[in-house]
Amino acid sequence: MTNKEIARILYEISLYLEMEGDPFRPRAYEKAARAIEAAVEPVSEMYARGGLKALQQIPGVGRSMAEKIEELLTTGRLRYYEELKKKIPVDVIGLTSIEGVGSKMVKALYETLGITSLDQLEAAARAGKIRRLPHFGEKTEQKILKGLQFLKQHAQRFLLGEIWPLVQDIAERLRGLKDVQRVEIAGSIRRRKETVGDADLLVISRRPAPIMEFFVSMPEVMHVYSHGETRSSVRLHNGLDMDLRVVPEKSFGAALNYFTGSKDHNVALRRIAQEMGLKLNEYGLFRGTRFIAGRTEEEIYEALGLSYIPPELRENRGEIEAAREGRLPSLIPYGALRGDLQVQTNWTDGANSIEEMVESARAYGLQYIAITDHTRDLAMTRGSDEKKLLDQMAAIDRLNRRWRGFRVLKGAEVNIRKDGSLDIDDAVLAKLDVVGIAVHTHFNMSREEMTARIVRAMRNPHADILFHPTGRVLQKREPYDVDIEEIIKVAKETGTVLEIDAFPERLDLRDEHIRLAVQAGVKLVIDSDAHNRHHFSVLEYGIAQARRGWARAEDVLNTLPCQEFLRQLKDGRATRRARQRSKR
Ligand code: DGT
Ligand code: CA
Ligand code: CA
Ligand code: ZN
Repeated sequence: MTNKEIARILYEISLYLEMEGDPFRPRAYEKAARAIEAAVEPVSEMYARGGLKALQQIPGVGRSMAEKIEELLTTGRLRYYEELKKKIPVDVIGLTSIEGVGSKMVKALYETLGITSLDQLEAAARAGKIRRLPHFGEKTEQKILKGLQFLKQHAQRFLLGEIWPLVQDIAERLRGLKDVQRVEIAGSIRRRKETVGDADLLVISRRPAPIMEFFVSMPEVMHVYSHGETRSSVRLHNGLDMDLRVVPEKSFGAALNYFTGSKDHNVALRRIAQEMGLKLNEYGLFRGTRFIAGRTEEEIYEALGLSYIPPELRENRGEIEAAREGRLPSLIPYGALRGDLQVQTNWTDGANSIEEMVESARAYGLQYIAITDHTRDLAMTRGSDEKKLLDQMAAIDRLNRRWRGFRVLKGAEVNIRKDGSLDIDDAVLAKLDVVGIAVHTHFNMSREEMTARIVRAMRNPHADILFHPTGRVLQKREPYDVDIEEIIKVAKETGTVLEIDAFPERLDLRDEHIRLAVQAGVKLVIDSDAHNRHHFSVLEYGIAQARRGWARAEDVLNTLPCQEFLRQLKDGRATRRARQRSKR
């Protein structure tokens, strides 16, 4: 049984316990589920190594939880879980994945209408049955229908970060085969789109048959749609579809360009070719029947009178015009970050200590991190109050004497209250190196109110960085209603830095928002939002998003060395203080 499967069952138990109104145990199961999901070592191996004792090393796993995991590992079943499931046999994870539907509501829907699945829920909502239930009403019914629609729109796509490691791994395995000259991942994955429909792989080989054979027989393959000489297509166990095409070496650049897309970019390129009296397709660029270019992408762009366009920009949003006029930006390179400004630790809801986070950050090649635990109002994370923050600052001072060439910055992820005030006193904020501010409560405000709330917080002289500028959770929660253009305008005025949260399901700022910010001259940071020591690896997805937003290294402050970075933040504070004084 995989960690993911175990975590899912524990998570389901937490939802069942919540239905029963149990006050504490749901959180305990949820916490254990999270820890198991994040664990790198398979739980089955931990158990084989050290039995129940080893299981109890997992954060949040006590004796009785360990015994349940043991039962799962040894028998493949869990009686406790089955009993809960028998009482209310519903798809509780599926149903609660709809925004606004909680476990209590699932219970009521089951007991009154016998709803057990998403399909049944949809049918009932469409038939107007939900509005007639006590405590539900028409508004709830509408909200459920909206949530269902949202789920459907996103259901067939995968988060880039969710499938990236697996797709890279498969490409690597193909590269290791005999007679394979080259393997590239094309499509939306190469463009690093935040969500991906399917994976498109290209191979050069003179003997494709054994490669196709290998591809359709990989252990991850659940279903083979087609198995041909030059193209095969499969579905993997995780639901991702994958195409593999073998293309001639001479046409590789043309094929890579075609299958990288986007479709709109391709259409625009083809039109340019036509205007030049040429023809562009996946085999090459031709004048009549004469092959002009196609071995590499570079020679195709050159022949079309364009500078080379990085895949992340290929969305036909002005990149072709910019390439023609030689004004494409020089994008922030992968690996360019020296610091990370949003890191949580076990002082609040993170899994690891400050020291462990530092060790890990160093291993990822960073030179500084800001510790930004949650603050007071997020009581469920044991958010810091002023006293706890001051204690943590003292602890950081002690730790900083330990390392050379690495600096821990004192920070916090301060809550923006409903009225736009912050939940930590200014006097303590003034002592922090990095003050991130974020909305974590009261998401359902009107656009005007939400924008005014955030703007007010941004005007606090101590507020350096706006964390989570939109609050979205991809495929789960819409962004809160906020006027992002107004936020960008105010950020320019106040010198507030906007955060690109690199977590694959967050990426709060969409590519288009980033582009607007860059155009406005607003500075950005790319943060991991790490909650455990493995999370620094997500920074790369943040860089990808920044590149899709046309950002250069100079637009992203944490490409700077620590001292220079801090100087820029201090300049921002000085600007805000001056503005505040002049207003009085
Ligand atoms: P996805 O899979 O939905 O995340 O997005 P893509 O961009 O990977 O799209 P996909 O897998 O349907 O096709 C891969 C590439 O093939 C696409 O980016 C561009 C090219 N392509 C597909 N269909 C067409 C088409 O009808 N016309 C042109 N010009 N190119 C196409
Ligand atoms: Ca694709
Ligand atoms: Ca495809
Ligand atoms: Zn957190």
